[in-house]
Amino acid sequence: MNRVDIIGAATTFGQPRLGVDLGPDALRYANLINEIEKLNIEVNDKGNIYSDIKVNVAEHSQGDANTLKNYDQVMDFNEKLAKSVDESIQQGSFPLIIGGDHSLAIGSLAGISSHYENLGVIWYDAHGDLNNSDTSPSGNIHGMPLAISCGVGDEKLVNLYKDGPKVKPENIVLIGMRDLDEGEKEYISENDILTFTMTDIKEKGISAVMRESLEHLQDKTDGIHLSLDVDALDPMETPGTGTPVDGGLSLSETLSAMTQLHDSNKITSMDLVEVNPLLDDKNKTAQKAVSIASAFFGKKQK
Ligand code: EXY
Ligand code: MN
Ligand code: MN
Ligand code: MN
Repeated sequence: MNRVDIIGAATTFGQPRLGVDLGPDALRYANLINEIEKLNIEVNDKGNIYSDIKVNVAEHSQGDANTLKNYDQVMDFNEKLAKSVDESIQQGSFPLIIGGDHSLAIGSLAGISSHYENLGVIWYDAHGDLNNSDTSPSGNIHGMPLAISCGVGDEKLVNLYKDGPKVKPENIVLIGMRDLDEGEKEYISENDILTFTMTDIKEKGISAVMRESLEHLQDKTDGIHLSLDVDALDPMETPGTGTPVDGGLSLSETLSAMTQLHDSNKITSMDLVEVNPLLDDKNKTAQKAVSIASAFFGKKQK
């Protein structure tokens, strides 16, 4: 790829823990841009996208489990994000969307999908993010973006930026799963979504999982989006995130997974999400996330 556009997606609206909207700048402070430039890749930092709808932090994420919390902000924010991502691809750049909570994937997938007939998605996460307002235990939209992108859930969110589903379930691979809700498990089995739980990963090894994931996608898709949630890694590695789940991937597994994806040359866009510096220890999580990004863009583990 010749140029990477960094798009800061400063959103906290998909979940209740304040600080994840500071994630893009935490990643910049962890030297994200320079680490990618060291790989002889041109980087264009497009700055941060914010919602115009100001929210009083005390009112943030109000409501019960079957409301879609901060709905107006999520809509407004992701319309803006989709437009920026779409423009980046039109200009021939590789979009690296840095978050911000995972609800940003509603906008990133909406902006990306109009450039592909059959977009594949690798969802690297402890969670499926496949809930809707009936199945969600929280009403937090960061637990819903993949369902919404498959056309399941609130109609306005499903039709955000352009009408209809952005991704087909058969073109999705879930990696790192260890905290799925009942409704998500049902959706996964009804739609036969290729899923690698942490148990699968321990049994098969990460390189076999990445190989099988690429084999599953590469012949039937014309682009693959990697949506990497730092909570896929074990909280010992990435404590600075809003929904940590024990028993996660190690950094070394993730670095080798990124090298395999880089060498495949099949990944056409990437989200890097859920870094929350207010929950972190000396920006350690952002630094780990930057090492993940540089492995993805070609830095080899010596
Ligand atoms: N499944 C739970 C929910 O829907 O509330 C937790 C979701 C966490 C989502 C984070 C972004 O990965
Ligand atoms: Mn997620
Ligand atoms: Mn997650
Ligand atoms: Mn390369």
